Amino acid sequence: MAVNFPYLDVSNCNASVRVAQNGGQIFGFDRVGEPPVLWISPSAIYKSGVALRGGIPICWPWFGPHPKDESLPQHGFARIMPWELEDFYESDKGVTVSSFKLTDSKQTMNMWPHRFELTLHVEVSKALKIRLVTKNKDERPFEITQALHSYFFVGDIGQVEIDGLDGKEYVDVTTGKSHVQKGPLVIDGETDRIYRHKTTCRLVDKSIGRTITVEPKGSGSTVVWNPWKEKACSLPDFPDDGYRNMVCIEAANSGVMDDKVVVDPGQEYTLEKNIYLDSI
Ligand code: TA6
Repeated sequence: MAVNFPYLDVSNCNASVRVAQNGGQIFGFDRVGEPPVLWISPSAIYKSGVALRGGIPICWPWFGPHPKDESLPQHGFARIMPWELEDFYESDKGVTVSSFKLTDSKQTMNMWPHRFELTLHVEVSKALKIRLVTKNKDERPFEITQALHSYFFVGDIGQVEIDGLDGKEYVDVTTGKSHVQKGPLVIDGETDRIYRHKTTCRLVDKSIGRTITVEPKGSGSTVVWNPWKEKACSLPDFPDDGYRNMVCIEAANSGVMDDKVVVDPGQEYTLEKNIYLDSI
């Protein structure tokens, strides 16, 4: 890992988690004696101001390209700004809580003219529980789209399915067309889908005998992404065969199908994602 890349490493009797100052980005969640839960690109760039490929990037205050100005960062600026460690304590045996904060600055105001306070709460035990709290510190309402863009590690993408999306409408970003999911989602090519879905789904990985349950709260969309071979080869911080060992399942307010959030002055909005693991 590069020098001058400050991060917090939290370990307890159950698990460990690593959170970078850059982007407030979780870039490791490991349960004792088990394969990693999150995928981190072996070609990731560990540099302030650069989006780290893998872990759980925070997409905020917009998801995807900026709706009006393509010169602004993809997925917003939160994941490339320096966050501050706000608090850190053991709430119970084997349960450690930490919180990180990002507030508006001249730099953020130049990209997005609103006063805000963004707080990330991370609770690590046998599970990983994440809360992203947006507070409007301005005199007028503002609108956000956002995502907790989790990259999950899988033993082999060919032995994986995602349950819990059956019957849900989704937009296939690669074609712009809408469809309805039939049965479990199997990843067998480039997959970039935004589901109108806000409940639990399960990543069933038969190659390592594990189910990861993703329980969102406050989201209106679930995004599933795997670049597959060709796109992986086009990404400089993504190994050509990296697509075999990852899939993104994101709790989002994606902006698609009207899934946006308006926060009034002085008010807060919370996006949550709880990650649980079971053997199968
Ligand atoms: O996960 C959905 C998505 O918007 C995909 O379209 C793809 O662009 C991915 O995010 C990764 O985005 P990034 O800017 O991190 O390369």
